[in-house]
Amino acid sequence: MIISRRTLLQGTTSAALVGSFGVRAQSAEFTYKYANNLPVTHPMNLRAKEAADRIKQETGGRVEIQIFPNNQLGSDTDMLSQVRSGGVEFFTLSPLILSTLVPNASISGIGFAFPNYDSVWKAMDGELGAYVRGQITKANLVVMDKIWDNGFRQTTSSNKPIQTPDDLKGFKIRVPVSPLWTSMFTAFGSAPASINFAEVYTALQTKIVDGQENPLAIISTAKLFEVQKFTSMTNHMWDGFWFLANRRAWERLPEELRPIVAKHLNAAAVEERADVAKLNAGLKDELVSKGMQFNDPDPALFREALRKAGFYAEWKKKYGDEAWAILEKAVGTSLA
Ligand code: X2X
Repeated sequence: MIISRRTLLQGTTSAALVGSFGVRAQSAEFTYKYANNLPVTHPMNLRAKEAADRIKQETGGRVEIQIFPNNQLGSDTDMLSQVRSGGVEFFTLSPLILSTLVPNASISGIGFAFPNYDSVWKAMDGELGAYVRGQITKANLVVMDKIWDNGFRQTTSSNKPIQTPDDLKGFKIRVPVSPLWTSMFTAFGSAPASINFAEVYTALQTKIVDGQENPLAIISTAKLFEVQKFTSMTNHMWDGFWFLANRRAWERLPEELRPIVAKHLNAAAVEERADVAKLNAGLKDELVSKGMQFNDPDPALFREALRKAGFYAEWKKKYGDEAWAILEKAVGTSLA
């Protein structure tokens, strides 16, 4: 009996995913790993897979990018070490978590800075993004020009909706590993716990924390609705993913191949932004059908609470006047 590899893989979902993510090419001259923290069904992985296919094709098979989604190679903290050492060649990371290495990288995540996506992309494809990429380059990592979207973050909870800043007082909330996140929820009077995304589902399930915050696309694809009851549309910050490369690995690529790789990764980022925006717009109904309850708090109240707590003044001082001026110019308003 002759069984093709394809037939063999059709049996289970996980096997099928191995078929499309992470198969090793025999012939590629450069086989590079791209690691990330998101489920395979998230647009970031879907678009990265398309980019990898296009890169392979346009380089005549010389460059093969294997994708390791879903924290297969470790937590964000682990993967950041790996991309620095060269253990993985590519990695996507939130600017806020990257700030553990590049302090001012988190500036794009300041609470309630961006009113909408238009202002986000103008800033991140413009002066603010260029400033941050300059900082990242100084830390000896390579970064692609286009940042990928994570989205505007919403707050979920297993025990109560968050409707006013008071509801955040004493709230046990998971935050990603980043001083800005801890500082923001401390300013609200919450009890934030720094936990890598790899551990979030379990932390919610076992009630180590009562809530977390993420865009709807993640609440859906990572199935957080299974362990959370309420989604409060706090829209408290925008978050993205910088596409990072290990510098030595990047420079090992012949000069004529680098622009091909960069072109397809950047194009995929732009396509992924559209996917996430579309997803987030339609996901409320789906999450309601899974049993989640939604509410729409007034963002002005939260922003005012942060201002009163001295949050903006503190971070202005940390980032410095130059960086803060670039942020304020980008968002068109005075924040501190
Ligand atoms: O860790 C998170 O919550 C996530 C997936 O949104 C980030 O990568 C920042």
